[in-house]
Amino acid sequence: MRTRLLPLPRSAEYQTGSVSWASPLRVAVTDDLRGAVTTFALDLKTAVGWDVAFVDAGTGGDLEIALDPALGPEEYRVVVDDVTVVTAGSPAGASYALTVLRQLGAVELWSPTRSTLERCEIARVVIDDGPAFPWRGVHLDVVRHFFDVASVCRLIDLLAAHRLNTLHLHLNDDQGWRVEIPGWPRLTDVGAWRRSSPVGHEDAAMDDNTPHGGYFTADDLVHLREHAARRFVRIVPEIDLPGHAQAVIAAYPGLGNVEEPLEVWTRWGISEHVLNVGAEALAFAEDVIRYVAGLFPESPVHIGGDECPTSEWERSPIARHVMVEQGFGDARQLQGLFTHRLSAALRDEGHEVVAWDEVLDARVDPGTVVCAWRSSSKGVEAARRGLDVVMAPMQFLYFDWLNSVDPKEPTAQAPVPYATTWQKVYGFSVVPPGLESELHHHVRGAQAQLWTEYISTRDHLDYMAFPRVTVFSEVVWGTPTTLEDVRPRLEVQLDRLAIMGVRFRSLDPEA
Ligand code: TNX
Repeated sequence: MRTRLLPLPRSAEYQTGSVSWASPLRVAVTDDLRGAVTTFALDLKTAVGWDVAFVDAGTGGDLEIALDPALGPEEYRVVVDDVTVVTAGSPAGASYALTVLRQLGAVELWSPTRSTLERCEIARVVIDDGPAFPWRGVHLDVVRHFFDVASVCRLIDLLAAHRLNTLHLHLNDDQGWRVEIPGWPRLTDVGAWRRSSPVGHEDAAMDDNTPHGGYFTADDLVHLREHAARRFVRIVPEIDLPGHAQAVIAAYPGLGNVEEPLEVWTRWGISEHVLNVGAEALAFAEDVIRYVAGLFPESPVHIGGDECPTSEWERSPIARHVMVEQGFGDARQLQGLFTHRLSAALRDEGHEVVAWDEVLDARVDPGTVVCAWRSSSKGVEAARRGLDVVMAPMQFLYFDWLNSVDPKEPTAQAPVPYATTWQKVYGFSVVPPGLESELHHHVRGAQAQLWTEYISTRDHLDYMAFPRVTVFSEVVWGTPTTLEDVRPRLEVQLDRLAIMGVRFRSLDPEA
């Protein structure tokens, strides 16, 4: 029975026997948890056609669900019995408990189309659970290849199935701008479309000469936010500036540093073309970040800040002038002007600020959450500077890297010998090695990155995401065990993903 749960709960004590559930499932729930139970009821209806009948507590229903203020915000307790009792610290905790109950039941409970299931047996068990880390995320790049609202909603559902709670959406880059912004129509009229994309690996220098693009309207983003909220997933939007800005400059050349017209970039990599450091460019960045943040009032907001080449600034008279004015000795310090300006604007609106670890190379405001991607040691550096950190090191958590060194693997970002097998992901330590124990509290959690230069379809996104996201979910929940222990549980979870239509990468036979 233990093989049914992934991520593994903190504690699960199995009793003998099981209880039997059938339609209509009789559920007693307090008003504050009705939302979580409604989502569960809709899932059950979709999966196996069962009804949920709301009943009063103490009338012998199948399931009673209530809040327990003594539990932490994401904690819950499940006692499977003749009347199964769920208590939770919040609606999110209750939703995790319902997810776990679905895992205890038959895999058909996960079907997206009506499967037939008369009844199902749920093992008698007492589960006490809660995550070790509050930030359990997946990042999706919708720029290098655009993924539409339906695809993103589906990914959100898959995160929720793994008790992951954060989707970081990368919304702009050199190769495209993916969100409509009032007052800046050319961002989407021009910036959302590129003429061509690389074929095969970037290094092969081949072009497909096929236009690609797309963008989200405000309504789309609100729809995503609301869909995610129903599954207790929080969306963290990212606007990545002042680097990765070629699409912006293609739309509004005055925000760049060069005279010649630029197009939305058709190659992968890091464009040299970055925003200039004049007043208009800083005001633009602030305007955009305020607007996007406003669509996600409850969320932290990511201001990017990665990979910003300074070559154009070194040649720019405006940049030189600003450097003198600010007393900067190094052009890299100019990036701090953006970081500071955007951070102040976001904090003003009550948002927490998140940025890639390059912001450590210039002025960074206290309270900024750092996404450590270049290596785990960047997480150590951030924590030692008193900053909270989300671990995202590419060596373990860039799922655009190969699934294995097998020459039959499809083209991926990093070539052989780099590969990130699910086994390697399972061995990832969220707390970075070498971090002093009194600084561990700075580690908010971790997230897996799905950069999409080499991922252009939903099926391929599935292949790169799963099963790595599945084992990652257990690592970041805080309950990893051994490869021998997780494998049978992983196989059951892959049966569920298969029912859900996920085109995951199959496990290699055991060595
Ligand atoms: C680095 S991570 C990038 C992305 C690329 C990715 C490819 C980061 C903050 N920047 O622009 O897509 O590598 O793996």
